[in-house]
Amino acid sequence: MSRTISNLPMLGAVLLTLAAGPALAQQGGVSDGTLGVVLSEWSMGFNQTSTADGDLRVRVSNAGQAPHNLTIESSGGRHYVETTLLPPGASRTLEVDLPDGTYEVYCNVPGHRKFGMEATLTVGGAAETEPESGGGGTGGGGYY
Ligand SMILES: [Cu+2]
Repeated sequence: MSRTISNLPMLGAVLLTLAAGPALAQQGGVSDGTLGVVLSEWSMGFNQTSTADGDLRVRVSNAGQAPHNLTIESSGGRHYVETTLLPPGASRTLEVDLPDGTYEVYCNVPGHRKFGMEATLTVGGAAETEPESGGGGTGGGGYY
């Protein structure tokens, strides 16, 4: 006896979700004030990675197959966003108001950040310029 096993109905939806991420990138600001973040193994997809205005609605969704989290941390180490674990397929919308600056965005499940679930988000007037490698223009900073 043989029978066809067709238990892949979820696959199409996952691929569609992933494709929607990078395609929208590289414009001046966040459309409608919404920052979209898609979590998966092992990456974070954004509709934007920079915005002139840090008053944002963040819509995060987990397109992966493991639970993930969204953490947005300032260069000073403050956590502006730290969600609970999102199960696969879950999404959540948050309101944040980020001061100008550069933020590390990552999943805080142990090991996931190292696997590639991290990115940089830039807020404020410097959003349209490419970050220079290594240069130290903005004084001060670091940890206290
Ligand atoms: Cu994760």
